[in-house]
Amino acid sequence: MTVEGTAQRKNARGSSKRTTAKKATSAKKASPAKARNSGRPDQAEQDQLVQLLTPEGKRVEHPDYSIDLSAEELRGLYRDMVLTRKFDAEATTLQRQGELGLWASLLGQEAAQIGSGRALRDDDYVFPTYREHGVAWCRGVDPTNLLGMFRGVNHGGWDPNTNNFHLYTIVIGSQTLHATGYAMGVQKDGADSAVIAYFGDGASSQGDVAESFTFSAVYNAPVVFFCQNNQWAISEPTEKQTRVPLYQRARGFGFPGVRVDGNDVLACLAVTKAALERARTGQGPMLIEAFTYRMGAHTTSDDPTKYRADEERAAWEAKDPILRLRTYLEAEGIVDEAYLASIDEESEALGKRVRDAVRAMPDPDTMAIFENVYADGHALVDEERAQFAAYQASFADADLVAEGN
Ligand SMILES: Cc1ncc(C[n+]2csc(CCOP(=O)(O)OP(=O)(O)O)c2C)c(N)n1
Repeated sequence: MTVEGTAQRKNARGSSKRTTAKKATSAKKASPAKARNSGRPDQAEQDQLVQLLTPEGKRVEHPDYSIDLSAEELRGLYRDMVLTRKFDAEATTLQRQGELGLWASLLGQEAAQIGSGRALRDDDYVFPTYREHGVAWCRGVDPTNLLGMFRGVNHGGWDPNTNNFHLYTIVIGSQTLHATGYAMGVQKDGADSAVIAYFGDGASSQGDVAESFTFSAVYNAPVVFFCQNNQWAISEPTEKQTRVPLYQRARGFGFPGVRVDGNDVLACLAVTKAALERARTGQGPMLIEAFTYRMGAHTTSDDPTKYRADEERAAWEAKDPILRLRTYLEAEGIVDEAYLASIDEESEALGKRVRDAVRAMPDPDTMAIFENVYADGHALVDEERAQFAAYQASFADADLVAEGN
C-alpha cells in the first residue's frame, strides 16, 4: 500500500464516516466499509506481498523465500487448518448456546497461524494474544484447554512450560514486551532457540509494541514479531493505526520487516522459518506482517455488520486459505476423496470431543483467584483471601435464613 493510497482511502472513509453514528443504532448495514477497499490489495501492495500459492491455488516461486515440502507435510498443513477451523466453529456455536461467555474466532486466519506455527521448533517460545488457537494447536495444547478461560472456569488452562506456549494475553500488545525480555534471556543463556510474539494491527499502535521494537533491536534479541493484520481492530480499520504499511515500521527501528500473504500457508511457513533462522543465528529481530482478514466478528459480542460491508468479506472469501491449498493439493494428486473424507470424519470427532469436554468442565474453585499471584505468600493477598471467604460465607448464612433455620 502506498502512502498516497492510504491517504486516499482515509479520505474516502472520512467522507462517509459522518453517516456512521446515525446508522450504528439501526440494524442496517453500515456504509463506511463501502467506501473502503474491496479487500484486495492494490497493485503496489500485491507486488510487496510474499506469495507462494495464489488465491486460485497455483504454486508460484519467490526469489527470497523458497520452500520444498513433502506430500505428507502438505497434507499435514491442510489437516491442521481444517481441524482448527472446525474447533473454532464449534467454540462459536458453544458460545451461542450459552456454554462459553465469549469467543474470539480465528476464522480466515488459519494460514497465518498454521504456517507460522509449523515453522517453530519445540524449543522456541510463543507469546500469543487471545486468538491464536491455530498456533496453540501446532504447539500441542489440547484445544479443550483453550476454552476454560472463555467459559470462566479457570485463569488460563494450560501450563506455559509444557508446550512453550504462554497463556493468552487480553491486554493487547503487552506480550511483545514479555517476548522481548524472554528473548534477551535466551540470548544471555547462550541458547539457539527463538521467540515469537503474535499481535494484531490494532495492537501495533500500543506503546508496548514500540518499546519492544526498540529493545529487541538494540539488544539484537532473537525475537520474531508476527503481526496478523486482519484489517480491523474491533471496528477500527488499519487506516486508523498507521500511515505506512505495517511491515515498513520495522525499518525505523533498525530491523527488517516483510509483508506476507496471510492467507497463503506456504508463504507464511517459509517467511516465518527464515525469520526464526535469522533470530537463531544472532541476526536479531524481524517483523512479519501477515496480510489477512478476520472473516467473523471480533468476538461473539461484536456485530461487524455495523461497520463493514458484505462486499469486503466476499472479496476475502475468494482468498480462503483452506480452499486454495485444497485446490492445489487436488490438482497435484496429493489428496484424494478418501483422504478428504477421513479429515472430515476426524473433524466431526474433534467437534464432539470439544462439546463433551466443555459441558463436563467443573465449576471453578472461587478461591483459586488468589493462587499464583506471588510465588511466596503475601500479607495483602492473605487479607483479600480472608475477606472474600467471609463474603462468600455470608451467602451461606443467607441461604440458611431463607430455609428458616
Ligand atoms: C491495552 C488495551 N487496550 C484496549 C483493549 C480493548 N481491545 C480488545 S481487542 C482490541 C482490538 C485489537 O485489535 P487487533 O490488535 O488488531 O487484534 P485482533 O483482535 O483484530 O486480532 C481492543 C482495542 C485491550 N484489550 N487492551
